[in-house]
Order: sequence, then structure tokens, then C-alpha cells
Amino acid sequence: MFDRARVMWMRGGTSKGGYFLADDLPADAAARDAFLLRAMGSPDPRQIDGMGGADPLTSKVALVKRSQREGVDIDYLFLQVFVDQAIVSDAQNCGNILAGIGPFAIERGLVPAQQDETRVAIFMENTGQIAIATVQTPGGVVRYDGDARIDGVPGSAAPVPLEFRDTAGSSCGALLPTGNAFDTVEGVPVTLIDNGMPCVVMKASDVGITGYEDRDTLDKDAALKARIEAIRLAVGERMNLGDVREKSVPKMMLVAPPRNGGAVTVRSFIPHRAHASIGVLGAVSVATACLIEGSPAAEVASIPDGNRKTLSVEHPTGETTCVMELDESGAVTSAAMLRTARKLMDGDIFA
Ligand code: NQM
Repeated sequence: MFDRARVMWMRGGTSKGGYFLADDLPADAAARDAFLLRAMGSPDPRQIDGMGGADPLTSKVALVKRSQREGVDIDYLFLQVFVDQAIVSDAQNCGNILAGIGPFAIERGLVPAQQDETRVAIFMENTGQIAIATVQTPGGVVRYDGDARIDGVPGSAAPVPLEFRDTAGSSCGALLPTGNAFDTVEGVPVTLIDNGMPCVVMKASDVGITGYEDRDTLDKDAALKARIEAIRLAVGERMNLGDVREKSVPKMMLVAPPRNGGAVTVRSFIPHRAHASIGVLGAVSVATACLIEGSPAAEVASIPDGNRKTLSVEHPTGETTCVMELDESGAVTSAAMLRTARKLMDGDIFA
């Protein structure tokens, strides 16, 4: 039985998880997933017998290997280990865990560190797209401390800017899988959108909340959760995601007008727990929905002029800024976001 593997535990953005070299885990997916469930302590709401933090945001895994692709350094596969179900899913990507991939790849010797900073081109296997991460490497060593701050994480750390190109239709095949600015599902106008993360974007007021609630209040709202889960299950096929009962996508995004000078306020469900802040590609997808004429999000958003837009997405613990580049037709061609990461431990994990 496979019962031990080398791992680095890292915070990536506002998430946390185990970073493995792909070769350090079994190639057989069933054996790999059985090991990861044991390692995280799933299924168990407290994950008491494993390393998971009893929260989907801290029950995450990255598998990393050197890429054979032209112009790409690293292949990254993200796995969501469900907390209270025996499920390990590769059906979604994760832009927060992505923030630790460059530092991890350099630390493990897969990418040579440059003098001041090192640019790492990362192929995101879950969605078949590329992200560029820039890692601080003064003197050829990864630097974790610094002055960059992201809401949802105390203190400051070295910046890890992430840039995404061509993320439209990452999992759904098209930015708007139904071709519509909105569809009405279970009586609620929703935009079905995928600009890096499949999302269902609706006005918070259309499902009976303000959109300014805190995470705990949302997590206790069983009626709201049941209502948005009914919408989620109804749109899986329409978003080309199939039966989504045992998938962590699409994410449910409830938007309201900004309150702190930003572009929009969001409360997201990922999909069964409220997010403490917002996912990276989730934020890109919501920001993109705000730019779609006639969408529910456009009704509440406050959007600056110009083809380069800095959009602050307000969330329960602050805001996340997305810098979006648009072409002449108004389509988003790239998105950039600032994240940070921190190495927490390096060693062996047992199952
Ligand atoms: O949307 C949580 C997170 C995420 C995903 C989730 C993410 C992204 O905050 O790119 O980062 O939506 O499950 O880690």
C-alpha cells in the first residue's frame, strides 16, 4: 500500500494545501485519490485524522511536474479534496493555489531561479490554459517575505503577480455557454459564464439577500443554500459540465452594488460553503460578467471607461483587484491579479 509521500504545505493566495511533485504520488488515479483522502482526513467535517483544515479552502492539492510543452515550464494539476465526502475532483482549477506553484517549482529545482525575479509559465492541466507567475528570487533564492498585502490574509508577503490569457470557456467551451447575457433559471435571471472558472452570476437581491452578509450568516442560511443549489443542479448540463451533483463547479456568485468604491460586491458559494473572500478565476469570471451588457451583474456594477480596466471586486474580507485588458470589441483578452504565497512546511505526509 502506498502510505508516504514528500510534500510541501503552502498557503497560495487565500487558500492552503499540499504541493506534490506528480512523480511522488501513484500514477493510478484511484490509488492517488485514496492516499490524498487519507492524508487530508476526508471524509469528515473536522478532518481530524488528516492535514485538511475542515474547510474547502484548506483541503486542496497541487500536482506539479516539468512541462514538455513548448514555451511552458510547469504542468499544474489542481485537485479539490472534499471535506465531508470521499471525493477528489479535478473538475475545477484554482488560481489561489496557483500562486504557490512558481515558488514550489523553483524550490524543487524544476525551474532555475533568475537573479531578481523568475517568470514561470504554468500550464493549468484542469482547463488546458497557461498562466504566467512572477516570483521574487533575489540572489537566486525564492523570497517569501515582502510588502504585498492581499485581503483575507494577515500581514504582508512577497508579491506573486499572476497573468491569465485566453481563459474564456476554460471548462464550458465558451465564455457564455448558452450564448446569452442571461437565462432565467428557477425564476432567477443568471449569467452562465466561464472566464477561467464556471460561474453562475445572479443579483443577491433576486435570491433574497443583500449581498453584504458575512460568511457565517450565509453558511447558516439553509433556505438560501437550497435555492441556489437547485439553480446549480439545473444549469450543469447547459454549461456543458454534465451532472454537477458531485462536482465543485459551477460556483454560485451573488452580486450587489459596490460599497467601498469598487466595481461590484460578491458573495460566492464554492459551491456549498460560502467563500471567505473570492477565488482568483472566480473573480475574473464575475468581473467579466459585469462587462456583459444586459447581464444582472452589469446592472449593479460600476465600471470604469477604457480598454484597460482595474476592477475591484469587493468580498466578505476586503477586495480583490483584477486588471482586465479588453480588445476593440469589448472582449476580455487578459486578466492579471496580485497574489502572495508562503512556504509552511516541507516533509513527508503519511496515510
Ligand atoms: O477561482 C475556491 C480559492 C478557490 C478557487 C473555489 C480559486 C479560483 O479561493 O481561481 O482560487 O472557488 O473553490 O482557492
